[in-house]
Amino acid sequence: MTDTLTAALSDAVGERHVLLDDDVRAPFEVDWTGRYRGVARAVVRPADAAEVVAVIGACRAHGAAVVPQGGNTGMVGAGVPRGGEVVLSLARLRALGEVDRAAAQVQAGAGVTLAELQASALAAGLDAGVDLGARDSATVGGLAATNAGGIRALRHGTVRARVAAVQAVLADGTLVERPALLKDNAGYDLSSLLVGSEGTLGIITGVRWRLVPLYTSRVAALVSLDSLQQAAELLTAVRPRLPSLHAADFFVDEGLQLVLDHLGLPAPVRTRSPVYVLLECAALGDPTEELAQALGEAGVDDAVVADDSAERERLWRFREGHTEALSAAGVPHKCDVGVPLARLAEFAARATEAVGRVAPRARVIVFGHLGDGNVHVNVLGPDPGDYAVDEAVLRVAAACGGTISAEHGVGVAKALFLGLVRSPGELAAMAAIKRALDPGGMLNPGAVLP
Ligand code: FAD
Ligand code: 2HG
Ligand code: ZN
Repeated sequence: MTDTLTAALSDAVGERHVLLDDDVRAPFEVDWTGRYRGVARAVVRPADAAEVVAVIGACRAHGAAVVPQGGNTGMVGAGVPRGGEVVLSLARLRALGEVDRAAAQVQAGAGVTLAELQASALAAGLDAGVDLGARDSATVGGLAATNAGGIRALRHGTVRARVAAVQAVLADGTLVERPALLKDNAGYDLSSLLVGSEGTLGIITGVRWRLVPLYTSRVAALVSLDSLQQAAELLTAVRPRLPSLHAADFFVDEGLQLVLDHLGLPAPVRTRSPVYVLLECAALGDPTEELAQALGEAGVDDAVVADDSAERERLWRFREGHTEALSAAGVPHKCDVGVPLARLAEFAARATEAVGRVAPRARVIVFGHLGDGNVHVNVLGPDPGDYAVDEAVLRVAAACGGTISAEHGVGVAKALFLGLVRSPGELAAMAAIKRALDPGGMLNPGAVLP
């Protein structure tokens, strides 16, 4: 069986792009966090959409399940095999078209990295409208498949808002593609359905990406606060006064200390505080005065302000360094949740308490995208295979009127908990969509739907 599948995959993409040796497959078999791993039957690396069609045909003919993979920076374990699937790496689909400045769009292959997309937009005087710490590895296909958020979602929305059209291969081998028209109401929007489907409904081979204006003047401010409640109040006060607000993230002192230790950096402020908020404004004209005034009116008299790019990047290192610093300290349980901003402080207190009840020695570190009510609860200590702390945190998020996944997706990490925030009717509708598009359950089995 494996031999005929291997031969069919080799026919589809060429023998050298079917990876079979243990050590060559290894990096595709474990996720970025180190929490999820499994053995792949093979890793296959097509070069274009036609080869993806051929790979899907070969897998269907041999009854092989497929796990799509882009940059493998996902946080919910759904880009790596659970056991015996074919890993379909889209990393070689790297065609990047010329930016259409009139439409402010660019066609990008699934394997183009976010950093490459950002550079091409910048060269055309535009902006990709999305940014996140994994920019050098995360791919256009993965970003669309997870409907990634990141630090600019506050201003430009999640990746869904950036997708004008998706090109994809369905489980039956059909290649679907829409023209990128601003207005196109001719039937169901398959592109939108595929965004956020985490590889369970189709293989994204390319995206027509909507770009946004490039705001050349930027300023950031790091504000020290006493509590998460104050952080929420600060955002509520400044947001209406800051049309240029571009990002509003937060972290706490315990997380900052981890980052400082890991990166060997000096502290950004002389006196430690329980909570820090990092605001960034971007506009065509200098937004420094606008930011200073809004902070002053909100009662903030002391902030570290950075307007040149090196200094701004330095401030962002303290925030973006969290993921790396946490992984250096252990294998974190990642609970990416969303809650109404007004309940942020309540959520953090209740989630920490709930973790304490099931894992008294665990460390809980929260940070995230304040403007989106998006909290990254990271728990260090419990075994990777133990889901008690994950369940405890997700239950509190649901009880606070929030969601169990704000931006990372459901994957395999949260599939069992989807019922906390989705009604039986919604789950049945999702299962019906899955059955209609993938009746054999070939695409990313075990992800999203339990
Ligand atoms: P992968 O990890 O390879 O795959 C992710 C999921 O998409 C899997 O289910 C996979 O099967 C599916 N998939 C991948 N490619 C395709 C395709 N072409 N067709 C169909 N399905 C596909 N995420 C955020 O939302 N916001 C952040 O701020 C953020 N910051 C991060 C910072 C760091 C340091 C790291 C490591 C991760 C961060 N992430 C963040 C998570 C991650 O980068 C995103 O989820 C990203 O969208 C994943 O892209 P990828 O190419 O690595 O996808
Ligand atoms: C971020 O915002 C990412 O930095 C990763 O979404 C979050 O590491 C995490 O938990
Ligand atoms: Zn995030």
